[in-house]
Amino acid sequence: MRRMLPMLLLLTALWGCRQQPSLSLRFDAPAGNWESESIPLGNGFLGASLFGGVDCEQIVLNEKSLWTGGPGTGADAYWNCNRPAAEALPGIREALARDDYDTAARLTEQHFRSNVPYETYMEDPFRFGFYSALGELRLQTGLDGGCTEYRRELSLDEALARVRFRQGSATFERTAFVSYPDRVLVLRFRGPQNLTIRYAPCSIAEGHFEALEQGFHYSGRLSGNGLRFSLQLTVLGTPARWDGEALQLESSDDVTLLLTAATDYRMNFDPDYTDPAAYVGEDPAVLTASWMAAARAKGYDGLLKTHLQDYQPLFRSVSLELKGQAPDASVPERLARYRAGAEDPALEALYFQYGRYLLLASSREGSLPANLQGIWHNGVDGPWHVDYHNNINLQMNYWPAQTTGLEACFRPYVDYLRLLEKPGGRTAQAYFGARGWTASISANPFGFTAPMDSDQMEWNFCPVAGPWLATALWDHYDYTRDSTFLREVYPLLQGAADFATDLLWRGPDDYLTAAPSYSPEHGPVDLGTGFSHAVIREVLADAIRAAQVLGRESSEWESALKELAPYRIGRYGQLQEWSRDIDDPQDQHRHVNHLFGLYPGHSLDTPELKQAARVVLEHRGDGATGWSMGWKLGLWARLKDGDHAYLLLRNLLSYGTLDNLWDNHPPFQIDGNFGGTAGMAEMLLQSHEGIIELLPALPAAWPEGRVKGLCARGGFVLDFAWKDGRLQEVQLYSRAGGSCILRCDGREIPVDTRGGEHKKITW
Ligand code: FUC
Repeated sequence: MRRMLPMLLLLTALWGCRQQPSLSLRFDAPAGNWESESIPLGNGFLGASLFGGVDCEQIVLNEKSLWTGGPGTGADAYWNCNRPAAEALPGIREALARDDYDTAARLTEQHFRSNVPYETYMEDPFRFGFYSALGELRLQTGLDGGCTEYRRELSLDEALARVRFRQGSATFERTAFVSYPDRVLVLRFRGPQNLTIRYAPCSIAEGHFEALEQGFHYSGRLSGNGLRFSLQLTVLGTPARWDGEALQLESSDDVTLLLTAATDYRMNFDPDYTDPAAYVGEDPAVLTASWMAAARAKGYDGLLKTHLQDYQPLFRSVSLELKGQAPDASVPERLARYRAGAEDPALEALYFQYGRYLLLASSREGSLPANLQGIWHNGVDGPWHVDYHNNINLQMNYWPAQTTGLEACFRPYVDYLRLLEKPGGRTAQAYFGARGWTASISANPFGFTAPMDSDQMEWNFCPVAGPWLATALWDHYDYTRDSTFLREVYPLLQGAADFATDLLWRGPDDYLTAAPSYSPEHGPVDLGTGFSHAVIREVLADAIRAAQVLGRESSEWESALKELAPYRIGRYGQLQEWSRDIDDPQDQHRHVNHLFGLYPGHSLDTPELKQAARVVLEHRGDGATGWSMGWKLGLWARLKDGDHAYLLLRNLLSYGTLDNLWDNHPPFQIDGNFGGTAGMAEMLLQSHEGIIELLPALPAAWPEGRVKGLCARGGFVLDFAWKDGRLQEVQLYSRAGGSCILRCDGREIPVDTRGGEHKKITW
C-alpha cells in the first residue's frame, strides 16, 4: 500500500489537472456550412475557421484590418463630409419646444447627414468601405472521404482545434492553433497522406504568387483603396514544391504548416488628412517574412509551448462549474436536446467560457477591436459591412472584458476610441457646435465618425454613441483600479463628457435635455430620449468620479448632471422611451436602449425606476435577435430576477445560437455571445451599487456550482461556491487594497484589505 501511495497521489494530481471535458466543443462530422459549423481560431489579428473535411481541409482566413475604403484627401475627403448642421439646431429645438415634431423631423433629416453613403462600391476608394475575408485555404489530403471514428473539436482550454478519424488501420490527426506571441497559424497533419495546398485570395484583390523555399508567398493589393497584404505559407517535415498554382508535398506521416498574414494598415491616432498614406504602415511582406523566419526556427513544439504560455493564464483566470452531468454528445446534438427542453448546465457553462474564448481570439493588444463578426467572415463585404456599430454592438462585445478577467482584450477598444478622437472632434464641432469628440452609428478603421448619407434618422442620428463608448473607460479603471490607465485615458473621457455637456439644451420645462434625439432605430424625433439622457448621466458621473481620483476640475459636469432631465415614468408604469408618453405596450422592438441606466450602466437605482424598467422588459417580451436576448438576460439579472434571466439564457441558446455556438442575429453576429457571457456573470456577481453582491440572480436551475476569478468594482477578484442555492465559501483577492462590503441573501460582511491580499471569508 505504501508503495502505491505516490502513484495514487500522482493519479489524483493528474485527474485534478485534466482538461475538463465540458471545455471543448465537439462535432461528430466535418462542417458542411461555414456559418453554423466551422470552428473559429484567432489571435486578434489573424482568424481561421476550419471545416475538418477528410478528403479536403478547408480553412477560411481573415486578417482583421483587411478593409476597403478610407478617408481620401482634398476636398472630396470624408474628413470634409461633416456638415455645419449645428446652425440648424436652434430651429429644430424651437420646433420641438412648440410641439411641431414634423418640422423638427424634416430639419433633422435635412441637416444631420453627411454625403457618405452606407452602400459602398469598390470603384470608389474613399468611402466607408467594408471588411472582407482574406481568402480560403484548401488542403487536399489525397484520401477518399470515407472514415470511421470521426471527431472534430475545439478545446477552449488550449485554444486549439483537433480533427481525428480512422481509415482502415491508419489513424489521422490534425491540430490547429493561432499563436498571438508568434503571429502565426500552425497546422499539423499526422497520418499517411499526400497534401496539395491551394490558396484562393478574396475576389477583390489583385496580386501574384511566388515560390518560397518550402512554401509560397502571395502578395496582394485590394482594388479600390490599394491596401496591400501578404500571406506566406511554409511547410516543415517533408519536401514541398510550388508548381505555380499549388503547393505539392511529398507523402508524409507528419507535416507542420505555418501561415503568416498581414496588411499594410496602421492605426493613425493623429491623421492630418493631407497625407494620402495616412493609414499606411509597414510593408506586409517584410512582416510576414520575419514572423515566418522566427516561427520556423521554433518549430511545432516551441510554438505550441509559447501559445499555451500566453493563452492559458488568461483563459484560466476564470472558471465556472454548474452541477450537472455533461452528456456524451456533440454540441449540435446537445443544442437540439436543449431546444427541446432538456437541461444541460454544462452546456451553459461551456457557452459562458466560449464567449471568453471568442474575445481572446478576436481582440488582443495591437489589433483592431472585435467587429460585428469578431474577426471571422467568409465573403467579400457582409452584413452591415461587418463594421463597428456604435449603438449597442461594439459596446456589447466588450461587456465581458471587465467582469470575466479579460482586461488583456480591452486595449483594442481603447485604441479604437483614440482612432476616433480627432475626427470625432470635427464631427462634434460641425454638427453640434460642441467641444470634445463623438462618433455616430457606424465607424471603420479609418476614423469615420460622421452620420451617413441617409434621411432615416432613427438609426442615422446617434450622437451619444461617443459618450456611450467612453463609459467603458471608467468601468475598466473601476474594475482594475489602475490609476496609470485612468491618467492615460482621462482626455478621452473628458472629451466625451464635454461633448455630452454641450449637447444639452435648456428645454421648455427648464431641464437640460438632449434635443433633438432619437431612440436607437426606433420611433420619432424627440425633445430628449430616455436613452440619450441615461448615457449622458452615466458619462458625466464617470467623468466626475475620474476627476475626483485624479484631482481635476469637474464643476461644470456636476452642474449639468444636477439639471439633466430626470427619468420619466409613463401611463403604464413604464420607464418612458421618449419625453412624451407614447410607448406602446405591444411594441416588441429589439432595442431596449432606454434601459441603459439599469445595464450596462448603473444610474437607474431606485426601486420605483427598477419597477418601471421591469414593465418595459415585460412589454418587450423575451424574444428578439441574438444580441437583444443577451442584453435582456443582463437586464433581468440586474433586476435580481434569476429565473427570468435564466429564461433569457435559454432563449438565447435555443433561438439565437448556431450549432457552433456562434450568436445568430440572424445572420451570425458575435455581440450576442459576449452579451450572453457578460449576462451570466451578472447573474453570479454584481458590484455596481457600492456593494459586492454574490449570487444576486441565481436561478433555481443552478442549485450548485463554483466560480473562480470573477471581477468586481474596486479591484476585487472573487472565487466562491454554492450548494442548495446557498453560498458556501468565498475567497477574495484585492488588487489595490481598500474596503468593501460583501452581500448575499440579505447578509452583509464588511472586509478590509491590503493591496495584493487574499482573504478567505466563511459565510
Ligand atoms: C444595430 C441593430 C441591428 C444589427 C446591427 C448590426 O443597428 O439594431 O439589429 O445588430 O446593429
